[in-house]
Amino acid sequence: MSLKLYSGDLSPYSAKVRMQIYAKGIKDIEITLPPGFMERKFHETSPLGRIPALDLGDGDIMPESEVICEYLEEVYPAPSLLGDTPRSRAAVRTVSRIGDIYLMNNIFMCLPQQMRQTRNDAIRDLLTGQVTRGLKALEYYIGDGPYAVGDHLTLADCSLVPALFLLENVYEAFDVGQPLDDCPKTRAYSAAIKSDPHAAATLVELHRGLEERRELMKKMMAKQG
Ligand SMILES: N[C@@H](CCC(=O)N[C@@H](CS)C(=O)NCC(=O)O)C(=O)O
Repeated sequence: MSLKLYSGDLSPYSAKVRMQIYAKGIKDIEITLPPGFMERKFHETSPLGRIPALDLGDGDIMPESEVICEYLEEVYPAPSLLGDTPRSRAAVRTVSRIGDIYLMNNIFMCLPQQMRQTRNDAIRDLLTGQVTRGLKALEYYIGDGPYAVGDHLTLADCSLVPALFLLENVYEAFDVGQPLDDCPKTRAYSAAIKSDPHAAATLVELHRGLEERRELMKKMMAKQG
């Protein structure tokens, strides 16, 4: 079976799966840009038209980062990035879902509100309010050690690293302050997890994607005069 992960450097959901692949030491999955993504034609290959997507090599394409992560845990069980007991697996999944649904998703939906000229304050306030609420919950669930849950890297870290990247690198543009300032445990976690080699490799790619994106925006602005 030859697997291909359709992914992009700056895509936080793709980053979550890439970090899992690095942490599990999986070498036989090709990581590549999706066909037709830039031309907005990827939906012709995968109906949701979003990345990440896992090309299973038999004509089937699996969407949704959480689904792909769980699938890879089953297909490549060792090392496990879930816990060893039902309770610890539930704890990992809880934190992973906070990173995905309550942080990443709301920040991602809010990205167009970075543009002051076209911003809708009500949308911005609704979405950033949900992020603050999600962070408060995360502050309760997150562990005190270098990892989000337990004493080793799990899928919870794979979701949180890209979510916190967005908070630390793009959130400022929403002009609502930095909600992490009120979350000392999560702030300490974010500093500590950067020393993990798999998190660090994922962050290099996210920063590279952000730089490329900023360069592209600059060129587009210059063209428009
Ligand atoms: N819930 C999805 C979200 C995936 C998603 O929104 N991906 C973005 C890039 S980070 C995308 O492909 N956007 C393209 C589009 O919206 O057309 C997941 O967890 O995989």
